[in-house]
Amino acid sequence: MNVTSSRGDRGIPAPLAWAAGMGAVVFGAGLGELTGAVFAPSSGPFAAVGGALIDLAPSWAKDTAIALFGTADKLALLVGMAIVVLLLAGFAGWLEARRPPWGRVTVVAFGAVGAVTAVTRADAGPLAWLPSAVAGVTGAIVLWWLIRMLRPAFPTTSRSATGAGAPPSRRTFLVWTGAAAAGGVLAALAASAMRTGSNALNAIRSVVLPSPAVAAPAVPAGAELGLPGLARVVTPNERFYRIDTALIVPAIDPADWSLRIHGMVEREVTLTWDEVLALPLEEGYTTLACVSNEVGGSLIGNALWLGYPVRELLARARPTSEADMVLSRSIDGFTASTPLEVLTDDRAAILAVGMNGEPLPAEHGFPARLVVPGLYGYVSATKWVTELEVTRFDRARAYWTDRGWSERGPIKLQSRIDVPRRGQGLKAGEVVIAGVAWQQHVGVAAVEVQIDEGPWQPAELATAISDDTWVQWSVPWTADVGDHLIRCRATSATGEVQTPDRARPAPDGATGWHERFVSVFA
Ligand SMILES: Nc1nc2c(c(=O)[nH]1)N[C@H]1C(S)=C(S)[C@@H](COP(=O)(O)O)O[C@H]1N2
Ligand SMILES: [Mo]
Repeated sequence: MNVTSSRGDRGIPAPLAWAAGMGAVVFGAGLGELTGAVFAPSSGPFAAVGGALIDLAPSWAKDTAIALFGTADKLALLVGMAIVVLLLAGFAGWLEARRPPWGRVTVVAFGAVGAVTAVTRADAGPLAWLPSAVAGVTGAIVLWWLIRMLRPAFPTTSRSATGAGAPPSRRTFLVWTGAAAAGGVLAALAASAMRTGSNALNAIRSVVLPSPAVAAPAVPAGAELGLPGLARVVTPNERFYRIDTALIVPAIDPADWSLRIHGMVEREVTLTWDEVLALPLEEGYTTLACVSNEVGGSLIGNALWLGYPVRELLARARPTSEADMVLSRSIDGFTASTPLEVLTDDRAAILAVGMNGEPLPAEHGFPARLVVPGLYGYVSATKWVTELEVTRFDRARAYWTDRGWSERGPIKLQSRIDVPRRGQGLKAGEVVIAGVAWQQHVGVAAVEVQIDEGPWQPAELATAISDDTWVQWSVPWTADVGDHLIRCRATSATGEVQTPDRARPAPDGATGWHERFVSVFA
């Protein structure tokens, strides 16, 4: 061994260098997440970079993610990010072994990218840069230290005793690398535990909502057919679909929350949480649907919402006559553009604080969100809402409008077959075909079913809760042995028949008939 070998040592095996990089970066990232949990809850390195990736992603990527992973799209993103980070970390380790200090520099540079990204996020606090900076700097230091251990000149082996070449104990190196990785994982777990135990989330658990000034009429007796496999007419909170761009669910302490109504108004209005709860709140059922829902898809749910009419809130602020849109904004920067006329007509468009008799769950917008009957969620249902900006469609654009989706999103007439279930083997004889149909704020007048290209036959509609909700339907069928194709289509209360023309969700909602193949056995 000569002197130059302590720099740019070609003797360090690549796998060890990769391991050093990964161990160091896992340690740094974990410590960064922990720093985030303590000092800047929404700005952990993964949340900041992942959030930016979500915002930067083209809309085809979002479609693909939802198509592939459904409501697990965020988990998929995090797993994907973890894989990329590990590969880059391994590469940085390799670089540090071959070309010091470029491995360390790479790790610091990634930290810097994270820090800059975090600062530019909508919900960035003053310390948003800190978690990623901690991650980058500690990752680099640990990397330098681990790689140094692999070099012959590592001081724990006495220089005088150098047998030529043999690096100081690889075992020591592996133990420390493993310890670094384990420490990083523990720090990340601690960070996640702190998030779930945070003040804001505790506040959610302790919120007690007032009882409604205007209660919803009871669900009609005939609204729930109660068939196994058929979506329940009221979706329990834990089964309600979740779609949003928030990688980390915003944790908002209601004491810090307020709603600001501003823009083209005569009088700017701000409401605190206590002020909202003191209002005469109204309760009603509305079925929420996502524009990304494919024909037959499950991104739809019906709940009992408690809240205050947006119409009344706007009346306090008095929109000017030129205004035609309300841009609602979430604490995380998401925006939705809702036509002013929809928010001021007589429908139950509300600032919601309760869902199915409980405070809004964190994933569904605690402390407050919008719910607007008749519009897809992306143009109306802003969760974690903090601002209503009264404006015009030709002056402002919403989150998804900027990504190629339609600026207006009335919900399209649709129907879905729930039973027989997909892939369910059927016994020949009497069976029931059943599903749901919807066109919120218009209403469904009829559903028909077609078997094997035969004549359309009327299904029996259950009692609808209201025109703002979906309705269950069913039809008896004497199934004979063989393969069959079942289709359904709805007719709206205004006489529109659901179109067979297939359209993808983008840019303003899927169309076409839902169909299901079933095999009937003897
Ligand atoms: N803050 C915020 N609100 C949001 C979104 C979002 O990404 N961020 N997504 C919207 C979309 S696309 C839909 S379909 C509904 C879904 O509401 P849910 O998750 O409560 O079912 O929320 C809407 N509100
Ligand atoms: Mo959506």
